[in-house]
Amino acid sequence: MSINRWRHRRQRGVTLVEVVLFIVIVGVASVGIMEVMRLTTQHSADPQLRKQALAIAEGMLEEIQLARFTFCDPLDPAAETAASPAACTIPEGPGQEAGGVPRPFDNVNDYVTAYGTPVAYATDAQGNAWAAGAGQQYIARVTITQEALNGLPATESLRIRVSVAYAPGEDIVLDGYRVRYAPNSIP
Ligand SMILES: [Ca+2]
Repeated sequence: MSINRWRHRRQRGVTLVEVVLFIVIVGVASVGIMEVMRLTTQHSADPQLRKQALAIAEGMLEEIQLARFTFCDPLDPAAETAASPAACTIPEGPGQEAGGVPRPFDNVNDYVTAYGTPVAYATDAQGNAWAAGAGQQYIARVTITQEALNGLPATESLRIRVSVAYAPGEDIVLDGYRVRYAPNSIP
């Protein structure tokens, strides 16, 4: 083999088969990368929706836990002295008693119409709707149940559950308790 011919062979470059193989490998690899990018972009808004739903649930739970839990309705003359619901003319129970105030309500149990039955809220305590943008609307579902807690009977302890959906099948669920520690506190 002469020097010239050897040089010619060395500078031949790549064959068509090699080029096609290269294209196929790069193509397959980029499909995988594109798929990862597509998934990332698709779910990039989720953390924000989740955070908003969490803030709404926390706000709603706090509003309810800060409400009073008295034996009598605040309008009852015996509200500040009654030692049990039996001593009230208007005992407190689920739902708004006559002459009740708008939100924030005057008692924890005013937030539901019956224990164990969820009630949907679309606004905060000031009446502002929780908008999620693009025509979406957050709804907070509130369920209150009488539940014994650490030796306290179920009549003196309420479990409050707030559930806020932020995507199909995805909910923020927060639980809290409110016990009757100041049964005669009427400001
Ligand atoms: Ca009530």
